[in-house]
Amino acid sequence: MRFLTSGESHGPKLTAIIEGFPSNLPVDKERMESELFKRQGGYGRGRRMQIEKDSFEFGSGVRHGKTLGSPIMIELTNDDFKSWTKIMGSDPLSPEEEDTLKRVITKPRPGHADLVGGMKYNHRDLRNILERSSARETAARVAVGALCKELLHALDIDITSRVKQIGEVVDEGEYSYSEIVEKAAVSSVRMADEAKTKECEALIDAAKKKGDSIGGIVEVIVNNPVPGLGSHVHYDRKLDAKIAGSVISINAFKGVEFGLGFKMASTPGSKVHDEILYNEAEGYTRKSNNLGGFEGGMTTGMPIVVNAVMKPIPTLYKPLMSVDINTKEPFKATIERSDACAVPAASVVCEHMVAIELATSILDKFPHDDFEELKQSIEQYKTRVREY
Ligand code: EPS
Repeated sequence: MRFLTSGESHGPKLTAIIEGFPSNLPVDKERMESELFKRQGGYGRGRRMQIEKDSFEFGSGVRHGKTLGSPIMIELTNDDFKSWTKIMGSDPLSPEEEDTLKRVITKPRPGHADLVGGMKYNHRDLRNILERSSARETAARVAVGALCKELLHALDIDITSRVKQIGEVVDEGEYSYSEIVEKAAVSSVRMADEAKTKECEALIDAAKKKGDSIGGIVEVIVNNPVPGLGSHVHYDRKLDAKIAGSVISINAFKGVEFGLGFKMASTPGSKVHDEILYNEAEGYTRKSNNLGGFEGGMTTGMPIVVNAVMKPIPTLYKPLMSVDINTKEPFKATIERSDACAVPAASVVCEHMVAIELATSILDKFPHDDFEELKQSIEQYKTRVREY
């Protein structure tokens, strides 16, 4: 399975094309759209999300609620484009319009793609970079991930996410999978602890007031993954490595851990590695899950636990110093409308990137022209490894 997205933040639309999905997979469009609505939410989002309503249309590949096996096209309209038709339109502007309408950006924001992208692609208007590097594109990725979640759902694999930290507020509670699902859904910041949710809101309000932004840590958990996805035999077949790469590809993500993660540095091997157990009903299991569901780049069958850190958004209402690319004089960076904190939304994006990697690894391993063929093949394999 492979996919591409296209689209600029204030352009007409976002598009995704997904190729290599099995035929005859039922897809619930409403359930997919509920994932997109989750990404739009979260305390700390700016005004843009009040303008957009991220519903989507299938342009191809789905008929009467089931996949055809042909490429699937998903299209999301940017409602805000109505206010940007001239600035972001594909037609050339007249010389007068160039002067009055273009809103040229020449003061790159530290931490954003503006400056390096401008140098590399040789643009004098940094909007030509920031429009594509904007996190708006993650809406298309969540749509692809939501399709992958339809596949995982049909295979009884569950995936969820939550926010563990915003700024200095850390949720240190221990929760079961179902508690995370329930509690994150009703928290304005997708955090399981109610009291900490309020602390996060106050922190975000304070940051907003100061014209600042804050980052945080998100967690993704996959329940009931098929064991043996990925492979130990080559670096580019290790599934944990692929997940790490996909997570870091999310705008503003800077670090990723599995299971105990960086705490492993200060924990002896006897307390890190997960002892092996066996029972007839489940087959091989582990006494603990410190390795977060991976050994040798392959899923063990234990839950996959991924933590990742998002830096504070670089667009600041109280901007840092920069340089004007025309005059080369020091200037405050451009102020663009932005979010004070997008960690809750980013947790949803992270969940969907993990779903994409997981679905891809399943489709890599098993025959999948037709969904029933895929399902039967996985069942046979699971029986074999249970009895191994
Ligand atoms: C973003 C800036 C804001 C965010 C945007 C990402 O958009 P705008 O510049 O239109 O106010 O809301 O996020 C989205 C549009 C989205 O869908 O997540 C940025 O600079 O990256």
